[in-house]
Amino acid sequence: MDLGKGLRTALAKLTGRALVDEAAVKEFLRDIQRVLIANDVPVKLVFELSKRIEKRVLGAEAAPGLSLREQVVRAIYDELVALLGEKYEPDLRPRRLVLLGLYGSGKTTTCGKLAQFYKKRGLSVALVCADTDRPAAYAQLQQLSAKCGASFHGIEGEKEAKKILQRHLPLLKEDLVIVDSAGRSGFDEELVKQLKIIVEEVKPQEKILVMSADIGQTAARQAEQFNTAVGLTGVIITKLDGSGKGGGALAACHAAKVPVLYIGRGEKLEDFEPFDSKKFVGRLLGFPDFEALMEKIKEAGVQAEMKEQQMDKLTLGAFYSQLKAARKMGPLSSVFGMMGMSDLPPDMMKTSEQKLKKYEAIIGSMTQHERDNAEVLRKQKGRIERIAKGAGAKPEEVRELLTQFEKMANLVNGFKKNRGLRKKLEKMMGKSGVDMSKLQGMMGG
Ligand SMILES: Nc1nc2c(ncn2[C@@H]2O[C@H](COP(=O)(O)OP(=O)(O)OP(=O)(O)O)[C@@H](O)[C@H]2O)c(=O)[nH]1
Ligand SMILES: [Mg+2]
Repeated sequence: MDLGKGLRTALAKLTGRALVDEAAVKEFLRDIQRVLIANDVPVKLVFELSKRIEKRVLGAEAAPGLSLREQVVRAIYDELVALLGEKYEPDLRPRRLVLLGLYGSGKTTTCGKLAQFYKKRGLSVALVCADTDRPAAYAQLQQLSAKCGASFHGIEGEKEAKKILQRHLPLLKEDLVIVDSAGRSGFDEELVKQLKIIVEEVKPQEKILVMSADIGQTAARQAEQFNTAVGLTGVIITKLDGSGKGGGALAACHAAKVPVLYIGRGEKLEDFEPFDSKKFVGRLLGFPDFEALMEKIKEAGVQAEMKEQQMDKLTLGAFYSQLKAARKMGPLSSVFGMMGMSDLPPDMMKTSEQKLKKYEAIIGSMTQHERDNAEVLRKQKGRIERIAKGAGAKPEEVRELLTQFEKMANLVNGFKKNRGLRKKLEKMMGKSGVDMSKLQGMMGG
């Protein structure tokens, strides 16, 4: 499962729970550990992260005024951002860059992406081909420069990078000079020798390692090797669009203290942006920013904590407003938890979302009296058929909804009759009101 999907599923499972208690938090942390490790985040970092979250939300550091649900989400967000590193602010000063890295990591493509990125920000850009190994390298970079409007420099067929650089560099007037270098199947002395010649000639302000996201946590070792050999100023991680291991590569670079400057998210020149861990985590979790995420979590909390007054008699109307709110809230809805389905697998969750739409239509075509007194529906013939017709649904679907509703209502009634259990619960929760949501959790829902 890819990182984003794994995290979103774990989060939806947690926030959809009727009762978020210590056990639920621990289970959530186990889910998160599994997802991160499967996505190649170094195990040591994963355990440190979950320990910090646990301490933060279950220990003395817990922030007052936030529900446990909100605290866990805040903590996981902060920790993921911290795991992946800093935001990069692009430098717009005139300078020279050399791109380096192993075969096929995306160096040449990234030269084009960088050129376009800086051109759009008003800099003039020159691209220089110093890849003297691969015959097609020259034409590839030439095409890219034509696409983004950068000037292009190189000597076709020349086998010595030094000659190319000595001939062209003195003539360049552009603000930004980007030099593409030859790849290699692995890190070795020959590569280092080549790179040293290029660095010697270019005297670049930035030496940037280009790595593909699919190498996962081995990114750390690669970055360290190149760093020792030529001294890196940063890395660019490419192919984050295709690899679930991207999180691993990012986390590994951060742990190795090599900053991630940009990320590539596709083959086109536009599929490129400065690295911003908050934006990255937001995308993984499916929210544009942290505030939007917290908003949803709060709503989910409110939903899951259905008020006691609604317990007096569960009506289809109350049920309906829950469904409506749940639909608005998307995958983090708590209505599943309420219906005792908090452990629903993600694919079932999808179909259920469609079903919710159906249910909404069905309840929408009932009269107020029917919504308040659902028991009349099965008693009087023809009602179910009429409602089904009005909602564009099958009569079985109406019955299915009624069964769901009755299950829920039975739980509520059963609970109300069980005074002993209620007393115990009240004592446990330390307040007079009893949330129906919590009661659901208690009853194994
Ligand atoms: N999906 C995806 N593909 C990418 C990305 N960056 C580069 N590629 C593709 O990866 C392949 C290799 O890219 P190049 O830019 O030629 O890589 P290179 O490091 O210059 O390769 P050599 O010069 O042979 O060492 C090409 O097919 C690119 O289109 C990216 O961010 N996402
Ligand atoms: Mg290349």
